[in-house]
Amino acid sequence: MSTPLNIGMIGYGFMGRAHSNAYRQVNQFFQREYRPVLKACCARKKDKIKAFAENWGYESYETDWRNLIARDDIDVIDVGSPNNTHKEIVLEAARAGKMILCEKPLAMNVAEAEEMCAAVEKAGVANMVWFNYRRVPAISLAKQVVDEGRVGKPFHYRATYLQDWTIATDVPQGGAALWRLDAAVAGSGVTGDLLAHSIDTAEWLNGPIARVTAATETFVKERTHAETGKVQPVGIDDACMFLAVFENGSMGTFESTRYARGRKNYNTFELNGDAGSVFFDLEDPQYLQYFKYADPASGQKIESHLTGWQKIHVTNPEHPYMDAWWVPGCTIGYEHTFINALADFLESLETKKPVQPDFKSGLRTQKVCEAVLDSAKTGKWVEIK
Ligand code: SOE
Repeated sequence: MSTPLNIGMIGYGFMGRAHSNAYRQVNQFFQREYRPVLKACCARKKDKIKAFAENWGYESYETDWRNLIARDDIDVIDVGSPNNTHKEIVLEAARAGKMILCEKPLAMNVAEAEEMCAAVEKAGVANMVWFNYRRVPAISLAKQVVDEGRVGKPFHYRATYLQDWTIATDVPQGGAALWRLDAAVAGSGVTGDLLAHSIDTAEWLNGPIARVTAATETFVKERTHAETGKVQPVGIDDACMFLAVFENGSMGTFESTRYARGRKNYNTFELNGDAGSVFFDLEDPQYLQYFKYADPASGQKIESHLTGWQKIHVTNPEHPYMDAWWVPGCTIGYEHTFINALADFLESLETKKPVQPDFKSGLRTQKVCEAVLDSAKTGKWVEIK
């Protein structure tokens, strides 16, 4: 027996594909009571969404998201459209009592995210933000290592998120896949798009960030807008660096850019504590690196002439999510992080325990992003409230 869960997917870009793939595969690998059904997808351009529906096997399509939300045969609204559409869709979906899965960042700013949080809480509907990197098995293992006390008292958190796809001055802003360069649509540049991931991971592993100080830069000041054809000022941050102090007293550095030649999706973090350290690099995603200095139970130092970093190939069945996948040594990839996230969401519907990260957690990340952008403007430290 399984219970169908009718999906209404909004958006057909990179995330529309990643999420649709997850809906199609999740029950093949995870035993879950709920079974996503690709009921309908939605976007404004009829030819594009029709082709998308046919390719992924959606039963139907809509060209107005309001019609999708109004349908009685839709249980879940998945918001995979650009950031400036999230709020309106979420408020309407919550009013209609739909469950909501929303792409990151949750919103354009804190004010929007607060409204969205209040709406899902008032409606009492299940909600999740697709911060998929928590579901990289090596990152989930890092969380386990931290929770087991193997890092001990934390001192330093170091995150980088580097890409290189906007260096050319003739990359237009706006339109199709390039909306991430348009501040009116994206809200911000690398801060909301890339550092939101780093912040979500950092707070999950190392607890809340108390305060930040930041600097941002926009290297290319004007770009042609793909939709208007006009050369317009660029409003996004191309690069952002910030210092953070965590509530647990540790210090953090965060660096993000789309101008790091040769870095394609270089999302790394390192956490150093008195008992050990962990390091992860998304361009080498099946490994977690771990340095063990002391035994977590006794605190006794075990470092010797043979101590060194362990490079753990996270593919054994005892590793997070891996018992659902292949035999030891066979790796999984980017798309599986969305499938793992969805498996957790479906499980939460059975256990009735809210899945993480939910909208409240997405709001928290939004607060850190906004504090970073405020600090970059004023040059001052900003407390996260
Ligand atoms: C930007 O290039 C991007 O696609 C982000 O929007 C995603 O969230 C990130 O995971 C990969 O890079």
